[in-house]
Amino acid sequence: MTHDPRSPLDAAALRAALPRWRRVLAVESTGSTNADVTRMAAEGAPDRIAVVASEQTAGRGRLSRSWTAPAGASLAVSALFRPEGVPAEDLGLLSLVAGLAVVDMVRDATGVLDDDAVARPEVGLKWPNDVLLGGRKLCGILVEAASIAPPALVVGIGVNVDLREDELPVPHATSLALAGASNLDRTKLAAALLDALDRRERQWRFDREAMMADYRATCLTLGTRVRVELPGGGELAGEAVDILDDGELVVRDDAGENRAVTAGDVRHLRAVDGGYAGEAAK
Ligand code: BT5
Repeated sequence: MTHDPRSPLDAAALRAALPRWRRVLAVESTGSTNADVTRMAAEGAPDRIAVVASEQTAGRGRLSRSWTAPAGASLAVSALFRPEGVPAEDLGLLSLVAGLAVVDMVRDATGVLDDDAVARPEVGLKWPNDVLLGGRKLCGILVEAASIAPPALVVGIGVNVDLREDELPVPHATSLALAGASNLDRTKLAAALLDALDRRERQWRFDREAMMADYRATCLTLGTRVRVELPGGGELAGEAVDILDDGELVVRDDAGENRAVTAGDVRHLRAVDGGYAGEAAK
């Protein structure tokens, strides 16, 4: 019998697949898994607990934007980390770590990149952590701090699994189904994602150099022409030439000057007829 991608999550199978996680709750619907885990953190929940949902009614994006997906067609995952001994200035890197974990999941558990896949779209990260599949947004990540000292960080990940073209909330989005994935079982995908997140979080704490090397190799922004909308207003255009060890993006502007960017919305610009035309992917 074929698996119905929109069938409920199997909470018992999910827990059984994740021995490194102290507690994994699977719910069909909630407001926001990030809000749930933030509340649990305030109540004293330990490192490595997670909430997985099939639907969010008040999913949050960055900067008060919203994250939306039809019921049963996506995964919303939030995880709590209490990374002891990591200095406050390094905590921002956890959002890059989460992006790497999603790319691991796409590569290892979805079949979209298998040799016999119908089309093998490119997968990678748009700085800092949007996961692009075939140039479109598959996943969004929102890391929020429940506490800075001691650190308690909520990593929220939304992955479009089974959305059809007419269900996409924005035209530059995509889903695993649209990219031809052979595995759309959200229980298995959530298990693969949390397993990858556990491994990448430890790589971040114990082998930062390897983590950053993997990030640079996975980041599609490097080497492309970009336009960055800066948080305080204003824009920066140029070529993305490097990512520093603290996660900052270095953009060589049109005057040839290197400028480091800590945060901002990046657009990848595509070469057209020798010039560059805007390509929206927020
Ligand atoms: C993000 O924000 O991309 C972070 C999204 C994080 C969602 C997860 S789900 C689990 C956890 N619980 C939560 O409440 N949130 C987290 P940002 O870069 O600001 O992008 C938001 C923009 O993406 C929106 O303004 C839309 O343009 C677009 N968008 C909304 N829903 C989308 C979807 N399903 N797929 C692709 N793009 C989407």
